[in-house]
Amino acid sequence: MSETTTTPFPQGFLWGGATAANQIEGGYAEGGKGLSIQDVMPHGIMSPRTDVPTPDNLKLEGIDFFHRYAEDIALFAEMGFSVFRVSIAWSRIFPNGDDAEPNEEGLAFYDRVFDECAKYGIEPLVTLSHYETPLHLTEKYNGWVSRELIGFYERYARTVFERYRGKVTYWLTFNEINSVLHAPLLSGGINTPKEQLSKSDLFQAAHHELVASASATRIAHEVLPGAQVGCMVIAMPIYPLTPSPDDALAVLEADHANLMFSDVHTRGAYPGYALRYFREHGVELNITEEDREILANTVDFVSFSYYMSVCETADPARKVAGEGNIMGGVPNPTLPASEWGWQIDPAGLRIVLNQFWDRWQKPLFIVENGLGAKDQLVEVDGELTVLDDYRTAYLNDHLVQVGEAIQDGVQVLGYTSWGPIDLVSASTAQMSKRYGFIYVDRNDDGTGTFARYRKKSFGWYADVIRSNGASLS
Ligand code: BGP
Repeated sequence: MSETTTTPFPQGFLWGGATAANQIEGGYAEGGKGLSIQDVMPHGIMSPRTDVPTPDNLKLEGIDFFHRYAEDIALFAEMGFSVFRVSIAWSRIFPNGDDAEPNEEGLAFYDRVFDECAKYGIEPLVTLSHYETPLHLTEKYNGWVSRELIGFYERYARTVFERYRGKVTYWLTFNEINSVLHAPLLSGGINTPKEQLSKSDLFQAAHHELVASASATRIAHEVLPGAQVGCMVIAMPIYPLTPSPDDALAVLEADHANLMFSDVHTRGAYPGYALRYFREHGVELNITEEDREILANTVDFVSFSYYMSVCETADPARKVAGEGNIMGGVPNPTLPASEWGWQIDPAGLRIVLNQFWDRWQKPLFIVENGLGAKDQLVEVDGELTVLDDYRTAYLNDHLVQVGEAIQDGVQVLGYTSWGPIDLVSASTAQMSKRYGFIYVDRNDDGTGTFARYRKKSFGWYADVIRSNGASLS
């Protein structure tokens, strides 16, 4: 498709990239910041946490965005970004999570970040909680298992809504909220090891997050006229491994576990299938009348990460666990995979966009998508760069499917690729799992200068944005 051809992407479609504070900022103990769970998770989500921060934790310095944010935002502007997804580190604003007063230095830092975005007309898309619960809330309250976290989160949300009035319109309440069922510490700040956690405690924690999310939505709508608040979930289409109806039913049940979170966010109440699951699995939940009223505050849009699809089967002999974004699933024999074993399925993005649109009729926002790959820095015409055609192929094929979904009638607000600049991986805590258009000189062993270099994909994405998707092929 040449740039003169028409594009399916509507005028005003938001193009950009997505990050999280704990994976980019560093400065873990600067500016009055308290510790978050990430500061004691040096080796990725499946490894045990440590008691105190250890020097092998790459997240303590991240990619030094805390000091280099202006340079990075200028590079995003050079690519033509109209949106930049960041998270606010809750522990920068309330160092312990349960403090009575916010930390002014932390608030001022994000003022500077948002002001820098405004200089270039970049809209911030802000996640309130992206896998970085203040550590004190984990240790004292067992994270979201405790109802008290709702109040702490409400105070935090109100504080940042009021502070950034006029600077931030788009908000996400919890990153990948449906991941709490799979990674309770990462997602719910829950200290009890997963194997020892009862189903009732797990779903009670999920319930508290859902109430907190709906409450934040209500506060945003009160405090910020015109605010757009979205939920954020892992989207992972699940295909039956075989045509057997038993496998199709297994898919239905697996889908329910994922979709429950966005069903509550969009419909304002628990769906029948969830109530049945609670009944039949001895899940005793404390849901108050006030909770029910709060849940009725539904979101303005649904956002999601999309990296891969999986299969499901009812046959225990064939139910093997493959690699994947936090939850994984049964591998699909027809699909290739990334170097980290995440299966690559561009058509799955069109499928999920259609399913979500048909189910909720709410605008959708793709807030994470991308390929984690090992990059090789090379010199071309005297400049250091990465020839990452594998990355642009992945992104191109997924964006073409977004265009198809738009032609299907799906309303899509925007697209932020994951990690527009290399950052520390969430699942493995590696630097070498790179997603960026911008290479960061930082290695798994902690060496490197933090210098930034434009990869080949940098120019490719700039063309996509300038042509509003017409340059995709
Ligand atoms: C999502 C998280 C992100 C991000 C991404 C890529 O689950 O929201 O924080 O890191 O996955 O995953 P990884 O970093 O493990 O490659």
